[in-house]
This record gives sequence, structure tokens and C-alpha cells, in this order.
Amino acid sequence: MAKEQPRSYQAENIQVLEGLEAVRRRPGMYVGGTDIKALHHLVNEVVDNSIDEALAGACDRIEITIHKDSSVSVQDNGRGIPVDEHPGAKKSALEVVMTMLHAGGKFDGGSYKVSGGLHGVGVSAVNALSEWCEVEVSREGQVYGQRYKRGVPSGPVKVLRKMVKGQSTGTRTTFKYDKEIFKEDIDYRFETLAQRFRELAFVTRKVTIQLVDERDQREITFYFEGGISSFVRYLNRNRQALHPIFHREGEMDNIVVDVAVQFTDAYSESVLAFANTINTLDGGTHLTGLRSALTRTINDYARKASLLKDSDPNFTGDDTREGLTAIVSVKVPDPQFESQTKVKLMNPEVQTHVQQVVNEHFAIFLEENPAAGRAIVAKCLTSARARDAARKARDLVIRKSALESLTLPGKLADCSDRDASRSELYIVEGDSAGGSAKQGRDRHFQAILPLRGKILNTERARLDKILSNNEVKALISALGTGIGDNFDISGLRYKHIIIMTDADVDGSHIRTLLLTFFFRYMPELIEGGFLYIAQPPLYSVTKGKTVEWAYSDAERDQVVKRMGKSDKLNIQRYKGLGEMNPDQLWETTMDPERRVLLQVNIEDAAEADRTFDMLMGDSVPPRRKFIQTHAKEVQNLDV
Ligand code: 0RA
Repeated sequence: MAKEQPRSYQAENIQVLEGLEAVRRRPGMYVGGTDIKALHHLVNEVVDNSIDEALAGACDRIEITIHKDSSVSVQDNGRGIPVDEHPGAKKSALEVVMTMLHAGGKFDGGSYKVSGGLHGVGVSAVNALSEWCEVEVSREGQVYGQRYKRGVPSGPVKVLRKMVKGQSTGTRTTFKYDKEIFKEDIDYRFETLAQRFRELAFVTRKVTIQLVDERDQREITFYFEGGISSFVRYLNRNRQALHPIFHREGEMDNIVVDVAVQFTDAYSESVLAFANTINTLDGGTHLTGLRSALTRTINDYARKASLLKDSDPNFTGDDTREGLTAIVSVKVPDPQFESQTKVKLMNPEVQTHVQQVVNEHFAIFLEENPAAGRAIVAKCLTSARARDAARKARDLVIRKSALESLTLPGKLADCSDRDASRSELYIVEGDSAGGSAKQGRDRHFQAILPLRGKILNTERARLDKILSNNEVKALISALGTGIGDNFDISGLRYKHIIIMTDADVDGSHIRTLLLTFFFRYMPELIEGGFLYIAQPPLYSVTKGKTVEWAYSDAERDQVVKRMGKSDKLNIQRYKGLGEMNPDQLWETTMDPERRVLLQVNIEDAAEADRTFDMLMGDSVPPRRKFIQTHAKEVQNLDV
């Protein structure tokens, strides 16, 4: 190896320096930003290189260590990055890998790079974004090494020492992320990294991935003999399985397809799709292939085994989803993703391959395990019947509501003006607020419809059930449009429909429910700009006979300042609309001269619709996420 050279070592590497500078100038382009996500990305990028080595069959152990100073080492027992002179670059291949952008892949020509690398930029980008970095490669009896500062080599690749007896070959990369680049006050999160490594170990079977955190002496090791069938068992650990796991791996035209399936007695569905070890959250062709092949195979089996009668319709895709747990993991030489974020796989040929594997082998599985076949078909039948019953019930309710809408509900306090363009309907939460609103309103043009209690029962109310709810029926008839096939906008009795709920959690639930209802059943009202949300104040500030209203904490502070801090100042927090007397409600929330209304647009309503599914659905994790991510926004609400 070359002797250490003076500081001019990189003088001729103008191109390299320019490359590194580009990464440092625009980290967003290379690692997606400068936040904690990007920081974890650095680790994943380095680990992915070792995973590639494992996928090439040359490595079965990867150790990741977070050191006390937040530098990170990734060590594998692969063949070691080659250190001999790279033909084109006239320097060590190791140096090329570490310093040249997009040179991270294999250049022995035999294999392809399949693992993640979310942005696929290779370890050189990590190097560029590190205050310092060092690599040690053990191969051919020697340990070679090179150090870098902000991506620039401090010297050439050198032999550091001889390998000791029994030492395995491999690569060890240690890097300390650059605090000049990344946001302040961020650091690695053990849980986040562990989560990704668990997934990686599942989809890269028989590889041991160990994560050690020296900051607080934690460690965790993942090794899954069964690969994705271990993954399915893990996902179903708290569910009752209906049959043994189906697991099949196949390869065709260099595309590896790995599929595992197990139905349980659950109602929800857990299906995950991976492409080159990346969890493709939006699915794509591998997922479509899996779904269509499963549905088709189950239908074929059910017909053959006479579990579906000739007069029965085929199961739909939805019928075969309930209780399904499945993983599909593909390795594709040339993955096409929909976008940089790599959440959806687009390669059309992958769909065909997945379908072939599942069509053929899942059919054989069902033939050979008739008990499994019967249990799966029974589950699909139950699911199909339940959904059919729900649809019929909903249709019936819609028809009935349309009929009932001909008579106005008793609880509606209607306005006297019959001109819809001047009329307003306040949908008010609760009878007590309804009472205040009835007294406080201008009865010429303002109508009040109180919705009693919780129309939304927190027990996962289905929208079809909600439609049969008396309060909602009253709403439909008050509006005068009918619903479903009979919807007719010309019947609309009010061109201002105003949702007025309390500023608490129940209030926001009811608002979400109403928005969802309008979004799904009467989107025309939203598109026409007829739907609004009232903004009641959060505080009153009283001094003697003057009262001022504040609609936020900040505004309250301003009002207090303006009125002058004194003992006589009385600040009252309104929890519910019912706490205001009729005059106050008029003055603050209903008087067209003074009130503030938020007009609902279709995006707001679509958002509510998604929130609704999340709040009401079976799936717990999204709900928890919703509560966490909105925790800041709900600080004005009483929980
Ligand atoms: C290129 C060629 C070979 C191995 C590697 C790269 C390699 C890269 C990384 C990155 C992290 N760990 C790694 N391990 C191996 C094959 C070399 C040979 O045939 O000996």
C-alpha cells in the first residue's frame, strides 16, 4: 500500500470534492432532509450495503452499535469491500465506494444491488454528511483502513494490521454525523432503528442483526429462521389462526417472490408489501398481484370443493380480506417506484410473477390442507354475508329516510323565512345549548336543530348505523334534500348549514361525524359552499359592565393587556355552549354582524372522513398516531 502522502492527497480529486459539496449543500436531495428521519437514514444506508452482501449469500451477521458520542458502527462478516485499485479511478476501490456518489453498488458485475437505500445514494453520501468516518476492511489476511473528514480522505487506504486467527472477513464502518448539517437536539432513537432492523431481519432470513446502544446499555438481536413466515407468526401472535402458515418462495427472470399467508378469526387485515427490503406503504404491483391471486385461488377452490353453490356469486376482493395476514416481499433488479419516497412499486412484470407463484402454490396448499381451505372459505362466506346484510340495511335506511324526510322533525325550531338563500340551519350539540340557541337566535332566518347527546356512539359506530339514528334522520328531513338516489339539491331549505359544537373532545367527535356524513352522503352541500362551522369563543374577559370575547389563548392575553391587569378582571373559560346565556351566544357566535364562520371545503371533509375511519376503525396504531400527532392541536380542548 502507498505510504502516507502529504496534504495534497486529494488535490487531484476535484470531481470528488464537488460531489461531496453537492451532498452537503443539499442533504434533502440525498437523505431526505436534516431531521431525525434523515439521521436514521444514514444508519439504514450503511446497513443496506451489508444487507446486499447478505443477499449475495456472503454475510450472515450485522452488528450496529450506537456509541456514547452518537457515532455509529456497522460491522458485517461479508467479503469486505475490495481494496485493490479500481481500474477506472486509479485508486483503491474502497476509496471509490466511500467518496464517489452512486459508486456504492457492486462492481464485480455478478450481482445486483437489491436492498433498500431509500434514496440509493450509497455510503459516500453518509460519509459526506459525517464530521468524521472510518472504514476497516478485513480481507486477504489484512485489515485495511481509511479515515475521512466530512467525506474527504485524510490519507490513502492503508494496511492497519494483520487479521488475527479465526477473525472473519468483513467491513466495519463508523461515522459521526455532522452537527453542522443536522438539526440541533436530535439523536438516534433506539426503538425506531430496532423497528426497521426487525423488519429487515424478517425479510432477509437467517441473517442476525444486532443493535447495541452504548448510551444506555440496551441491545436487541433479531434472527428469523423462517423469514416472513416468522413475520406472519409475529403479527398474529395475539390472534387465533385458522390454519398453518402458507409460505412460498419462487424466482423467475431474476425476480424473487416471497409470500406468506395466514387467515385468523380477526376482522381486520394486516398485509405488508416489501420491495428490495423496503416497506412499500402504498403497495403497488406486488400487492395487487397477491390480492388478485388470493381471491381467484379461493374462489376456484370454493367452487371445486362445492363450498360455493352455482347460484352463489364469486367472492369479491373485499370478502377475502377479513382476517387476512400476509406478507409479500419481492427482490427486483430494477425496481421502479412511483416517487422518491419509494412507497409504491410500479414494475408491471412483478404483478405477473407474484400472481403465478400464488395461483399455483396457494392452490396446491388448499388442496393439500382441506381443513385450511374449508376454514378460509367459511371466513370469506361470513364476511361476504355480513357485508351484504350491511349494504341491504343501509339501502333500506336510505329509502326510509327519503320517505321520512317529507315531514319536518318535531325538534326543529324552524325559521319563518322560506327563502333558502337567506335561511340558516344551526346544528347544535345537546339540548341545553339547543335551548340557548333557540332563545338567542333571530327566528326570522335562523333555524335550530339540536342533536341530543352523542349521536356518535364511540363504540365504532358504522356510518350505515348512524344513518338509521333518529337524530340523523331528523337532520336529513330538516335539510329537505332527501338522500341517496333521491338527493335533490333544489329541495335544500337553508343555504347556510352551520355546525355548532363544544370545544371539547365530544364536540370534535360529533363535528368529525357530521363532516363525514356530509362528505359521503351529501357532498353537493360542501361543493356548493353551504356548510360552515361556528366558532364559539373560548373565554370571556369581564371588567365592570364591559365584556370582551377571546377565541384563543393568545387573543385572551391581548384582551387582558388591553383592559389592563386588575383584580376586577374576571376571566371565564367556556367549556360548553350551554354555559353561555342566550344573549351571549347570539353576540359571540350567531350574530351575522359579529360572528366568525369557517366555510368547509371538500378537503376538510375528506380529512374528517379519514379521521373518522381512524377513530372508528378496527386498526389501533393509526388511532394512536392520530392522537399523538394531534396532541399539540388539542391543547385548547378539554380532554
Ligand atoms: C463490492 C464487491 C464485493 C463486496 C462488496 C462490494 C461489499 C460491500 C460492502 C459494504 C458493506 N459491506 C460490504 N461487504 C462487501 C465482492 C468482493 C469479493 O468478491 O471478494
